[in-house]
Amino acid sequence: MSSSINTDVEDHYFSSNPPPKALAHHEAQARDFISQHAAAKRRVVLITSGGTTVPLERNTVRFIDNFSAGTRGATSAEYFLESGYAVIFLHRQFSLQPYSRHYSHATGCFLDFLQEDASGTGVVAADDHRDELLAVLRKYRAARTRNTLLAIPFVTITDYLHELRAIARLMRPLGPRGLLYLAAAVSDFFVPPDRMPEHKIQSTDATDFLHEQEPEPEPEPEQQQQQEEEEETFDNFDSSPAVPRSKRLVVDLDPVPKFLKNLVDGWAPNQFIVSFKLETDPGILVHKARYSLERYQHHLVVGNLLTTRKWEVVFVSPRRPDRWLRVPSPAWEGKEGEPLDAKDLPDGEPEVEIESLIIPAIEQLHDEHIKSLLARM
Ligand code: PAZ
Repeated sequence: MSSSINTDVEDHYFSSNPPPKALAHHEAQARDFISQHAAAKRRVVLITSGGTTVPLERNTVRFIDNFSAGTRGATSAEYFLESGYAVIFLHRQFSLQPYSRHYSHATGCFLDFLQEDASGTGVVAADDHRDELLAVLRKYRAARTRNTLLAIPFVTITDYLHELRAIARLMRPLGPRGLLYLAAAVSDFFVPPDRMPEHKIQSTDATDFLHEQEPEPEPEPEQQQQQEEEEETFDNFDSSPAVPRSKRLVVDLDPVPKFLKNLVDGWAPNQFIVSFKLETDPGILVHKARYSLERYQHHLVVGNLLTTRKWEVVFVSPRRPDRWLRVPSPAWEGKEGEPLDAKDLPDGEPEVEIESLIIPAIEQLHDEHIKSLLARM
C-alpha cells in the first residue's frame, strides 16, 4: 500500500506557490551550518515545530491556523542538543523556541524573573529563579558558542514546504547521520494562489460599486440546471441558510499535496525520518500512525493525542510492536497496560518532560539506522 513519488505534483505545487522571500538566505545559513557539522561528523537533526497558516488573502489579514504552541519542537530541540546533535529548528514565527520557552510564554510576565540589584542601579535574576535561569542560560550560551542551533522561521504552509524541501536536500551529504523530526502541525487544506483574492475580503457591500459589471446574459435552460446543481454541491454548509448567501463567507479549500514520500525517497534518502501523528480520537491513533508508516515507508511515527500529548506518546515503527512512552505519575500506578484517560490526568504540567524520554529512545533507533546503513555502504 506504499505510495510512490509524484514529481509532476511536486513540480506543479512548487512552481505555482511562490517561495518565501528569505528562502535563499535561509538556504545559505543552512548550507554553512550543515557543512560545519558534517566536517565534524556530528549528527544533525532538522526539527519542524509549530503550526502552519493558510492565508485567505494575498495581502493577508485573515488566515486559518493549525493548533500547536511549538512546545514539542522547542523542548525536543533542547534534549537533542544535550545528546550532542546539531539542531536546525524550522519553526513557526513567534512560537516557542528552545531555552527562551522557559520564560517567553510563562504565565505572568518575563519581568517577574528579574529584580533590581542591591545598588538599585542594575537588574539581576530574581532570587527564587536564579539557579534555574543560570542553568538555562549556560545551556543556551553553549549552543551559541558552539554554533549548534540554527533557527529558521516560517509562517504559511507554502513557506514551510519550500523551506523543508530546501533544507532536507541540503542535508543529503550527512547521509544516515541526518535526522528529520517532523513535529510541526501542517495544514491539510489550502487556498491555491489562482483562487486567492488580492485584498482583504469585504463583509459589507460598501465597495460593490467598484465591481459593478454588465448584467450576465440569461443562461440556456440546460446551462441553468447545471449551474444550480453546482451551486447546490458547493453550498454544503447550510442548505437553508438564515443569513443570505451573499453575506456569508464560504471557504473552498484544496487538499495540500502529501510530500512525505517525496521527502523519504527524493529529498532526504538515507536520513532517519520521524513523523508525528496528532489525533483526538483514541480509537484511531495507532491505526492512523501505522497507515502513515506503511504509506510513506519511513522509520518512525510518533502518535499522540491532543489531550494527553504531554503525558504519553506511542512509537509505531516497522517490524516492531507499538511502544508506549509515558511520564511517571502516581495517578496511573497499577494501570500500566491501559491507555491514559484525559479525565485521570493530574492538574498542571507533568513533572517530567516527555521529550526527555522521547529523544533518548529516538537516538537509540537512529544509532541502529546509522550502523545498518554504514555496514551496507
Ligand atoms: O506544539 P505542541 O507541543 O503544542 O503540539 C505538538 C503537536 C501535537 C503538534 C505534535 O506533537 C504533533 O503531533 N505534530 C504533528 C501534527 C499532525 O498530525 O499534523
